[in-house]
Amino acid sequence: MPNRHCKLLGIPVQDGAGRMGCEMGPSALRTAGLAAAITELGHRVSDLGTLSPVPSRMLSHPNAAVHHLPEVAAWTEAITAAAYEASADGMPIFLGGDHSLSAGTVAGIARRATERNRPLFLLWLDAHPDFHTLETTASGNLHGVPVAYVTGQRGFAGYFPSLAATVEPSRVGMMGIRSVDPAERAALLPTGASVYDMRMIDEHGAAPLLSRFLDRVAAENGLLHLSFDVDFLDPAIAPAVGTTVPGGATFREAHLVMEMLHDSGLVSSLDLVELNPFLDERGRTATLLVDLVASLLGRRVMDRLTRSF
Ligand code: 6HN
Ligand code: MN
Ligand code: MN
Ligand code: MN
Repeated sequence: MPNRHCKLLGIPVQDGAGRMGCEMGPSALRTAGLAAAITELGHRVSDLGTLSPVPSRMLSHPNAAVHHLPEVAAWTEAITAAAYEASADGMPIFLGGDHSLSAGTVAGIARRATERNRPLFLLWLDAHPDFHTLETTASGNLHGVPVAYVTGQRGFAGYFPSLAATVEPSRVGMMGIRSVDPAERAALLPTGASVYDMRMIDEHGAAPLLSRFLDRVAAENGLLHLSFDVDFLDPAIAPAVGTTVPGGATFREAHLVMEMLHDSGLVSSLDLVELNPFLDERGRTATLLVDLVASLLGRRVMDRLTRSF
């Protein structure tokens, strides 16, 4: 992969999660040395700063569980514009913030991809498919809806901003999935999305599953947006997330995915989401995320050896 121009944008939204703390995510990622880890690999980094919350208008939904809808809708509109802007050149890296921010980042990137006549693929590394609609969410936590929104599922009109471009569900790949609500399962099954759940990773390993997906991205000359939810990882190595689910990706599985993505050269934009520094242990989750980004951008064990056999 040639040297990249990475553009960091902090998006401290936490209204989409069930508990507070994700607003500290961008600070924790910066504190853990994200910019230095990237420049050490020979890439260029620009820090675009951190988005501010935007005023919201009154908005309520018949599903009474839904909370913070005005705030998340306003964030989504602002994030969409910022992501579109940031994707004009270079590789945007969006520092969350809870996963509701991906409603905006993916919407903005999808608009950019459409203007370039490139199909946009979405790789969703997560314990959850985040495929609820405003009607089906039982928790009302809007970090559970972004994939349904960006793929153009019904029920968002009049609440979330209208989309300039949607992502084709068949161009969505999910890995690490191990917590799916019944309504999400029913909605997701007919879409043709590639769902590589933890059972499949157990049986086949991550590598062949990811290869298959990346082959399709390459065959269609696609752009690839990677959305990395901390809870993709096993809670034993990544405790700083509000929605831990046992049985997640191991340290090596996660690094292997990032290394393979690096080798493919296909990732054009990245979300790092759901980091809740309030739940971390001496910064270990933030540090792990920085190391995973380094793997995505070309760090290898071999490069650290002073000599080989
Ligand atoms: N995330 N499906 C659950 C819900 O509350 O709707 C969990 C959502 C988790 C969202 O991981 O970004
Ligand atoms: Mn998620
Ligand atoms: Mn999740
Ligand atoms: Mn976790």
